[in-house]
Amino acid sequence: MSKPTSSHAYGIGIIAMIVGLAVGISYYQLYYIPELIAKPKISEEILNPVEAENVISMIKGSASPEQQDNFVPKLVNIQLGIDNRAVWENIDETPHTVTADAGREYTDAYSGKFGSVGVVKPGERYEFLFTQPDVEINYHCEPHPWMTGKLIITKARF
Ligand SMILES: [Cu+2]
Repeated sequence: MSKPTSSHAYGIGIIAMIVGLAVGISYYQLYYIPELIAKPKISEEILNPVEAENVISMIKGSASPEQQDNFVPKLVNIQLGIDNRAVWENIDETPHTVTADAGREYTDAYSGKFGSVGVVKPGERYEFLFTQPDVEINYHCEPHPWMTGKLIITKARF
């Protein structure tokens, strides 16, 4: 004796499972993954801060450990929507980097990983748009570790 009913139900069960799996995978690929990859929505005020640039200079003589000033200003308080576009300009005669301290790497949800890729040559600049509050960054120059700076990013205090 065969068992047509149960094997039929079994077949339908398998098909239903395959269809369900296919729908699940399509949803994951079409909606879930793009949602993960998509950049977060950042307000226009933060994308276009009041101040065009918040300039930090790498001043002349920074390559010397005897010189006290290198990143000027050394401590920068950044307010989102006000001065959150930080620009490091190298006005020295030596290439420098803007590098997060070891173990303190920072990634902004909108701008990505913080830090210059390679060196910032004399006359060049490195720019980073901060979009998230409550962040503290300690950074330095890779070839000249005595060059250090700190950033504190907060919401605008109106
Ligand atoms: Cu340097």
